[in-house]
Amino acid sequence: MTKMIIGGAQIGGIQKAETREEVVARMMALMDQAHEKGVEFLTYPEMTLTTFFPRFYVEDRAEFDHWFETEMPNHATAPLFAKAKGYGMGFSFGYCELTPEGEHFNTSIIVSPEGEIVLKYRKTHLPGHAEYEPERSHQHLEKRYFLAGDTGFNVVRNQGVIMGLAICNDRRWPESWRVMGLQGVQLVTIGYNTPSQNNLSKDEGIERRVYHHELSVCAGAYQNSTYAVAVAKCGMEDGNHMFAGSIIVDPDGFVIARATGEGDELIVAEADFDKCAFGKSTVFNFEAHRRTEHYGLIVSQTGVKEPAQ
Ligand code: CDV
Repeated sequence: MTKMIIGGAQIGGIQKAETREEVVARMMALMDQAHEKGVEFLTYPEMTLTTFFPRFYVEDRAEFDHWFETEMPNHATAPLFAKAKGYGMGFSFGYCELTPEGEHFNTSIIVSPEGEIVLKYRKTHLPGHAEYEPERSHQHLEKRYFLAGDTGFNVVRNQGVIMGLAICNDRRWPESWRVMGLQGVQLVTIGYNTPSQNNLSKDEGIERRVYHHELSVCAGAYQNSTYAVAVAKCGMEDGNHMFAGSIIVDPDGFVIARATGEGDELIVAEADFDKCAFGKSTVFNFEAHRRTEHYGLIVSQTGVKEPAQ
């Protein structure tokens, strides 16, 4: 029987001027709270260490290299790794990665209670655009500053649980979940930075956006019989609002913990990973019910091809 107390460390807005050290101090304060509550695995958001800079356009991309980490752990994050190890706590968090080859990725990692990075994931589904687009109410330039991830959706057995990573927009894509589901995933950890307003539609404000977020995470968890922790960086950031709504979801697709505010906040739930087995062996017994002979289009085609008139 594998039971574990799991947590989500929601982080309120991080302003441009905030240093990595200041952010890590906030992360550690939440880790202290988590330890007091018995949390054994803690999830932090996407791009936890910096403001969500893809809202800003810069002509020369290299001017934004200072938002990226060239090593992990590094000087700023080492105290976080040390604290987690002292507590015997595993954790995941997102940051911007600049490789020795000069490649830029939106990355997330799982760190074991021994302080080792046991899984690295680079964001697959980059939303937004690569050039400045004046018709948008705000810019979302992830395609300008990041390469599409090259890792794919791998999982790792950590603390006796099969864990996988997804980053923000990935949560809206059933493909992300199913690839991890096919590897028996029991806990999907997701960080996100989601603006409260669709930048191309006045009609899509915070209520719809939070609804779509929950719909995606609950459906992904249910359809793959896995726990999921989805954690926001949220509130006002450099004058832009991002919604909160951090949640922990069980393998039946129900929300079992939910953030109430828009600032730094811990959410906690007990996960009984044996509960993943029921769905995985009945309705979503993939071996028994999947029909891969009919799924070819999913991997052979990206866009829609409508039938002729
Ligand atoms: N950081 C993100 O990936 N944000 C997207 C927004 C742009 C829709 C998201 O899916 O939440």
